[in-house]
Amino acid sequence: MNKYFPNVSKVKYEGPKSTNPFAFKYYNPYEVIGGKTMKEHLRFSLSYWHTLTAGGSDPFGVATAVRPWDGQNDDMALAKARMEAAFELMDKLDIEYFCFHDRDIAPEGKTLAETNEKLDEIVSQCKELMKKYNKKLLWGTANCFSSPRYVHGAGTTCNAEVFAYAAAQIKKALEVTKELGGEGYVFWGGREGYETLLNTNMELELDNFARLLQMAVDYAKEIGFTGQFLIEPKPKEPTKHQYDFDTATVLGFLRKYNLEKHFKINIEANHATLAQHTFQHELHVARINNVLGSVDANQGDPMLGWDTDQFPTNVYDTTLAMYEILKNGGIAPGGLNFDSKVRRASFEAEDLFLAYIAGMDTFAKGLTVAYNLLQNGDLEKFMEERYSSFNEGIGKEIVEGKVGLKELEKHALSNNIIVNKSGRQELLESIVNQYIFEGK
Ligand code: XLS
Ligand code: CA
Ligand code: CA
Repeated sequence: MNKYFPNVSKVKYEGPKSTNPFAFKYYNPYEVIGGKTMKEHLRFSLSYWHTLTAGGSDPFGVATAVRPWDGQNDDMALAKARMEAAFELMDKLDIEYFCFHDRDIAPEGKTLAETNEKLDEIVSQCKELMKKYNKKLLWGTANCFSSPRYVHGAGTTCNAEVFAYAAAQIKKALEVTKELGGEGYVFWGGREGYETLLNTNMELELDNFARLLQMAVDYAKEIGFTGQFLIEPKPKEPTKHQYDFDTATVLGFLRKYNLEKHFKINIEANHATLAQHTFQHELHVARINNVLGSVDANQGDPMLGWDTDQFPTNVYDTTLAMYEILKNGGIAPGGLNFDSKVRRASFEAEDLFLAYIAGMDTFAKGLTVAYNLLQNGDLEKFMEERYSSFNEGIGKEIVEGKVGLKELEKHALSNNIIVNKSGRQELLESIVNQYIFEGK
């Protein structure tokens, strides 16, 4: 298809010396690294909302984006044009996956029944295009936050009618995700949080949210949806306090309600930093708890306190992210979904390509650096040595649970000389830099 972006042809890998803005410099999809192609490692995905529906409006101004699918006669014609454009983009960028909310791909009708019909119509168009272009759905989700009906939340609303509506919407979104062969289904707690405890029954809200998730688990089983369920943490925005604050909070919630075996975590870089964590921290916490499910690839702006959803261009961050992902044994059946949007001033359609190329190249470079770091084991060896006191003697006995406070007191009383070693943070940081700069 060459309908919406006639000036851009298929984006190819041309290597780091290329000056062609419409070429990959580091992302070489078929280059093999450690037995897998880059494409298999990275499992890139296009986010429908930021790429096809976002217009760049902000609290101070209207949309600025000029899109080749603008100017359709009605909302269904617009939805269909966007769907075609999405596949042209994925085809030209060689992106295998995409993600959407139900309301990104099809508009709401006057009733829920009408809305579902509209969704079905677009889903059948989507299914055909997926077959034609050999593209896959990474995950689907329901937008239970934009409509005014969700003013008090969806699963955590004070209004049971709204809870029921959200449940109906999620049921349909699950059916659609299954229909399209989705590999996952995400719950991001849109307005699941609170503004003030003066009017909030937090206990009931959390119990209800768990009830909704359990209903989704049960329904998935009933219809034979076997994709991975994911929860995406975020600490704030749109509500002051989001219940799914960060990975650790979500883990506590899942364990309290016996839901932990059904869910993994979808980590978004910008949500990590909003929670005052690094991207790597969130990936690490998820990995060591066996719940690293998928990634929303973007970056925030350290100067701003909100969710800027920028395309990732920071190689240091992508290196450490890929380090965690490689240590996790990969990200499949999840992927790297560019939950990223072009800046308001980057309003031309071609900016979409340039932004994806920047993000894909940055992750590809991060992958190669992280792979080399892991292969050579500089950080691993240092870590091994740093904790070696737990491999023998009293340390081994602590780890094996053979000693208690009394035995440790006896040991401490007989051992008056304690020797610590430097943590060598600056050395380790410069080693990482060396790998980034020189490839090592
Ligand atoms: C918003 C979230 C959202 C989820 C999907 O901040 O990132 O886009 O990824 O509902
Ligand atoms: Ca996200
Ligand atoms: Ca975000």
